[in-house]
Amino acid sequence: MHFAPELLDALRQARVIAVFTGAGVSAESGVPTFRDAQTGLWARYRAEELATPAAFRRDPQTVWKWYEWRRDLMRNALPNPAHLAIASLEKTGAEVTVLTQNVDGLHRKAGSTDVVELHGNIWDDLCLECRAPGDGDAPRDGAGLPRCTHCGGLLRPGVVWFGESLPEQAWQRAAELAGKADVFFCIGTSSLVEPAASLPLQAHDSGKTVIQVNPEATRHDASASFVLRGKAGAAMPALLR
Ligand code: BJW
Ligand code: ZN
Repeated sequence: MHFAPELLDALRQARVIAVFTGAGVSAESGVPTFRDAQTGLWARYRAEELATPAAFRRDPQTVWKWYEWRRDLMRNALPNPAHLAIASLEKTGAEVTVLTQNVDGLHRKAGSTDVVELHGNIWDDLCLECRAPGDGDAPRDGAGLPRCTHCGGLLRPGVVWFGESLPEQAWQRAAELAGKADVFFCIGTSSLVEPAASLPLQAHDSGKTVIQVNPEATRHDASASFVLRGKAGAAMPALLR
């Protein structure tokens, strides 16, 4: 793979690097993405029909089954060469922050030390009513659903659903880095889900070097400083070699 000298220079000179990631970064770890050809058991559902508070209130069994299925996949998933290359960026001495939309925890497994989870974490449970954290051993009701030990409300996964705000601190850090990072990577995201999808545009508008990595075209290609059209697991190790 050949890279423009300007790209390698920008990377070498960067003191602050932000790495914004989406489901495509975990695809090569066997974690299915949301909007590519959906396969398997959940092919007939779209994220927009499951990852909402209304869907959960209407049919908590189905939504929980979807999360249990994904937890099973993620539990055994291993970081791939993209996660590892991103973690290795820290060895350059730059200040590196990973801003991820993923809930699978694979960036931390790969060794990244500063990971901001914009859409939460699939392993945390919290109460739908009082938002108290649930413990792994929560009591189950007659339908087999986990319940809050404080108020009896339904427990839900600690992720961010459509219509919900992003965790405030996480969002603040992301917005701050979009204006501060010398190099802003945007890797493996369809960039359709706001407000996260606008971060690369904010970085571009602040005059930062935006590097887009995706096998498909996205709406950020036009504004990106560099577009690497390929899989993250190939492009990132090649770039950082
Ligand atoms: C590879 C690859 C390889 C494949 N290598 N790449 C402004 C305009 C319009 C709408 C809105 C707006 N502002 C807000 C909204 C509403 C909504 C929204 O954005 N809707 C859009 C669908 C239009 N946003 C929200 O509701 C957000 N909250 C919010 O705005 O709060 C304020 C508010 C409050 C109240 C009312 C109104 C506003 C919250 C969004 C939460 C998203 N949650 C999910 C689920 C998380 C939990 C879970 O995991 O179950 O987050 S949805 C899902 O999409 C998940 C992902 O993080 C997110 C993004 O998906 P991602 O990562 O981009 O994956 P894909 O599958 O889409 O793309 C994969 C990409 O990888 C592709 O490009 C492939 O090509 C690529 N790829 N192999 C590299 N090997
Ligand atoms: Zn509760």
